[in-house]
Amino acid sequence: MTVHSFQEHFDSKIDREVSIEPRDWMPDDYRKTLIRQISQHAHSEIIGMLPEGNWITRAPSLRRKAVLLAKVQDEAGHGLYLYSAAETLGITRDQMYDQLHSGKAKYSSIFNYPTLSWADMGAIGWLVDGAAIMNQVPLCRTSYGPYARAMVRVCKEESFHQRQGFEIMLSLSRGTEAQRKMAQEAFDRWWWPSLMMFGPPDAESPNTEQSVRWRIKRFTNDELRQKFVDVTTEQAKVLGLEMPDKDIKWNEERGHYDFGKIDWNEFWNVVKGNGPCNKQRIDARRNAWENGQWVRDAALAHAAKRKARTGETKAA
Ligand code: BYC
Repeated sequence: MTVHSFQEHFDSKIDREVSIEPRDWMPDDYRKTLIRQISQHAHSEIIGMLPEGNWITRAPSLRRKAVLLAKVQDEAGHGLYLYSAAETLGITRDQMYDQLHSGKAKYSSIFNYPTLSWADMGAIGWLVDGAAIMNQVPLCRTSYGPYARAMVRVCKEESFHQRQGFEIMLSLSRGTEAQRKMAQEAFDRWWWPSLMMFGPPDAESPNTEQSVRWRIKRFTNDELRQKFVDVTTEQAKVLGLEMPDKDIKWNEERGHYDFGKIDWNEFWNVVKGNGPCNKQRIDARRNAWENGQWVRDAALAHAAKRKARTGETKAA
């Protein structure tokens, strides 16, 4: 087959919704885009453990602690499925870690904000995992097979995460006046950064058009952001919390909520490394990697000894 016919075969699979698998021919840019998106997604899951990990020792009850611990462990699992999916495209895990630790790779802007109160655990579950589900459910049908399959399990777990966050917010908003205030304050701080998770507006998103054409992305950044605003505004009513956006208003004609202006300067500033916690997050990952060196060395030494021993047995 010529490159031309390989391309035709690939295009026809995309059109027919047949998933692309690791051994299939694919255009270089498709491979590059997937490595970029899947590795950034994996890094986000791993860095995303840090803001919540901050509250495990301070959870208000044994039940809350057990649930939060399980949630943070789930995020580690998501990171690992995603690193494995990216590896099928020809990049190694060491290369991806290196890109993260050197500051070359991006990860979600949302995890560069601090977790200041227990209500932040509720707000993160409700809003951040809620935004993640909105973005990730369509990725269960993304055109690259290993990514789509990883997302099925990730989404099931994210759905539990979102519910646990909403339940924390519900308990706080129905609690004492101080607890209600803490919930509102967390909502106010996490609302705008959650909207930024969906990425820049479509008109300023260099990757969306091509990714939608390749069916990597099923919806654009603005489409998903709007769905999230519509759903979350209704949920805030159930919680009895005030929307942090004074301009939010139902638009009968559009059948959607109109909402206020997002501060894109703040977004780009965080993406470029100048958010409130960027340095702290990367330092934590680098330290974990360096402090874990002895474990990797020990595992390799053990594997080498085992190999030598089984070699001896075979020879005898
Ligand atoms: N933060 O052309 P665009 C989670 C970058 S984990 C930082 O629209 P694309 C969770 C973008 O990478 C949540 N950077 O890009 C975990 C691009 O830069 P490069 C993570 C962002 O890829 C633990 C540039 O801006 N979810 O939920 O078409 C606990 C232009 O953007 C951001 C995923 O990763 C951002 N928010 O669309 C709880 C989902 N937005 O790479 C929860 C999978 C954009 O060209 N990823 N950038 O240098 C996606 O769906 C897409 O990659 C995005 C961006 C919608 C995020």
